[in-house]
Amino acid sequence: MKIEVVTLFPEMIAGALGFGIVGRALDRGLLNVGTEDPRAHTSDVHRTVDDRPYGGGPGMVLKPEPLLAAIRAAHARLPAGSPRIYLSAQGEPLGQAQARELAGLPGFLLVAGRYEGLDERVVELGIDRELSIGDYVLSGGELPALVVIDTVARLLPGALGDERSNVEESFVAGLLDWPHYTRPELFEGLAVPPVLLSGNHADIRRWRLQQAIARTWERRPDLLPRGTKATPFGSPQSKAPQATFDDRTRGALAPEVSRLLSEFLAARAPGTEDRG
Ligand code: 4FV
Repeated sequence: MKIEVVTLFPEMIAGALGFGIVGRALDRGLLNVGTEDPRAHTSDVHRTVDDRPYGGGPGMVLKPEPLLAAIRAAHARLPAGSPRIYLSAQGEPLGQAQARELAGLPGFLLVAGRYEGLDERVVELGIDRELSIGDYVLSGGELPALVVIDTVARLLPGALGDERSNVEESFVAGLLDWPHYTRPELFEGLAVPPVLLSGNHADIRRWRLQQAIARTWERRPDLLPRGTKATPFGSPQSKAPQATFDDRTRGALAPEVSRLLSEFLAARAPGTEDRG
């Protein structure tokens, strides 16, 4: 996998990559990350990359000439067909599905903005897709670019110590993660749930999925498939609602998750006072 990042702060990207799973993926040659600085595509003595916005208003805008030249220079170093992605708050939300999609590519280009962002004509001429890491405004696109590199790197075959981590990971099934415990068994008076000490892998798996389902229900019902969150607490049409799943969750876990989710919902259907 080859990634190029267009950024005014190449050292910010290089400096953050050499650690943990991403660092190991780089060392193992699973991933190669290059950078391109738009300042290298300026011709004036001040190496100017920004200018005042047409129409007035606060802040500065990145000049189109050095940005588009940098995008073209970096894109030329990538495998044919590599998408050019601009990190911006106006982009499509980055999720595990997008991360999986990018991890399946031979390469891609990330454009990190600064100031108020790119001249829109650079987006028209040099960008294929916009991605956002969240609904908040950052001072630059470098941290979002590093987020994309991190979430993609760990999906590359051979990047994780144990590939199961990727398969078993709850987000793969569209749920939040289950709680994790390690030694000691008793910590400041708090014990590890006995099922995790039982050695009964079927029970452990069931408990973990039940925990993931309950947490998702309580904290992120928006992640649950349509139709399952409509009747949490006894609205008229809620006979023990059947969970429906979109394709993504029809992975290895889906049958088990759908059965446990239906059990979870049935236990909350009207008349079952245990709102636990
Ligand atoms: C952002 C986000 C983001 C906007 C102006 C960079 C900043 C500055 N990128 N997800 N949220 N970008 O806030 O991706 O140029």
